Amino acid sequence: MTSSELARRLSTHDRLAVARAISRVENDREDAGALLRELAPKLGHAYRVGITGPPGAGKSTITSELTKLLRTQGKTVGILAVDPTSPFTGGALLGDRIRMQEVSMDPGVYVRSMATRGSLGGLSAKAKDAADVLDAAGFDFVLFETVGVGQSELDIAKAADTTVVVLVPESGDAVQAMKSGLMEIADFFVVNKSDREGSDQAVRALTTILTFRVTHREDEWIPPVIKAAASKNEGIDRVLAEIEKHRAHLLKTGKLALRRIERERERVHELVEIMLHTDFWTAERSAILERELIRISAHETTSFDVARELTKV
Ligand SMILES: Nc1nc2c(ncn2[C@@H]2O[C@H](COP(=O)(O)OP(=O)(O)OP(=O)(O)O)[C@@H](O)[C@H]2O)c(=O)[nH]1
Ligand SMILES: [Mg+2]
Repeated sequence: MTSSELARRLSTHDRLAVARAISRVENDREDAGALLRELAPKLGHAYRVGITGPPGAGKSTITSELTKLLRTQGKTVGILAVDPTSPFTGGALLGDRIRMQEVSMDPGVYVRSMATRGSLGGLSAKAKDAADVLDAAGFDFVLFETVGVGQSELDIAKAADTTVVVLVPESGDAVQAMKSGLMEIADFFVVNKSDREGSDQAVRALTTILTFRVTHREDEWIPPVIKAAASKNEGIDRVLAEIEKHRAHLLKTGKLALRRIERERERVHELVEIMLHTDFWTAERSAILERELIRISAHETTSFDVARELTKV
């Protein structure tokens, strides 16, 4: 099927077309380019939410409960799980799997997991392409679930309109969040598993840390901290309320458009880097390197000069 045929068929009701389109952007950069060109005029409808946090914090549970809540409001939801240990891909308890399956059986929901392992980099770029496919298909919401460790995952979470960081009450999580860069990308925090001890202290600790960052500008958004117990379906309405509040704030201040421009800037940077890396080592350049390596060992030239020469070819 050509890119324009696929683009024409793409809709929330045509799962096969959605699946094919995502496979296409996953598998081949040139095909992805052609398809995304066709999809460009259809972009901008979906609201993108990143759900990230440490392993096991409850991201998948929140994602599926939030999806159910959005469905009761008639919204369609596309879910991208970029997470090797996700219940979408296995390794989950039976109850969690059932929860996921319930959601993915719904015709108004499309669930796709994207593998971190075995991918030769560029996963974050592919996840953004896949989000564009879901957006162009007409989904009202696109939810990204990524585990909040590693730069690539943070890049994906950052590529959302609203980024939710999920933590658990156990002490040290706030400190961990600061170290791993989660603090910087959070639009709000969810202290999940609040059925366990220490959730109020965790909320207080986080709130205290956040107040140090306040700059008292009028249009400043101060990330709220809310509690939830996702597996008991408690607090999910608050999660959605915060998403809507943040969305309203972005719209009112004009920041949504700016944020989307910044997202595209990062995307171009990321793609240029990928293109430079994968396209650089042509047969000709590889042959030059092999030849010059012998000269480097013979002390006739230096790695610096070889690199200079290669980038001029
Ligand atoms: N006690 C309690 N357990 C919860 C809560 N929310 C989720 N869990 C459980 O915590 C475990 C992990 O939940 P997931 O939703 O899979 O967490 P995750 O963050 O997606 O995990 P990874 O994708 O593996 O990083 C599961 O067994 C859930 O049932 C909660 O509010 N309270
Ligand atoms: Mg998960």
